[in-house]
Amino acid sequence: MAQLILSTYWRSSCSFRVRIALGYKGLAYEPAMVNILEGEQKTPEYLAKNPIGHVPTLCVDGVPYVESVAIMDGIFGCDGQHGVEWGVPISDEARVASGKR
Ligand SMILES: N[C@@H](CCC(=O)N[C@@H](CS)C(=O)NCC(=O)O)C(=O)O
Repeated sequence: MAQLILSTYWRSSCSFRVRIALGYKGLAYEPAMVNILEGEQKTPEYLAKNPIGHVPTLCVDGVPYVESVAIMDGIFGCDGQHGVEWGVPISDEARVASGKR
């Protein structure tokens, strides 16, 4: 099973929809709280994961994915019963939307 770490903030609607999608698919994840009111989304450490400086970011086995809609595309494209095989099912459209090649 892939390790999923979601950089999130409780008042972020973009993060919330990704949390809903993860819950819908029954995927366990570790939340990594980013306090956007304190500017934690603009630290060099966070910008290395998400150069836009926004939440959410979903790291799948250490690989960061950004943009909530693209992340949800990846979540709904994966097999929730047998674990995330993220690299395979993520669609070309999601890769483009999230800046992945
Ligand atoms: N298009 C992005 C928008 C992300 C976004 O705007 N996130 C907000 C919270 S909902 C944020 O991180 N704001 C912090 C900032 O603007 O510095 C997505 O859907 O993921």
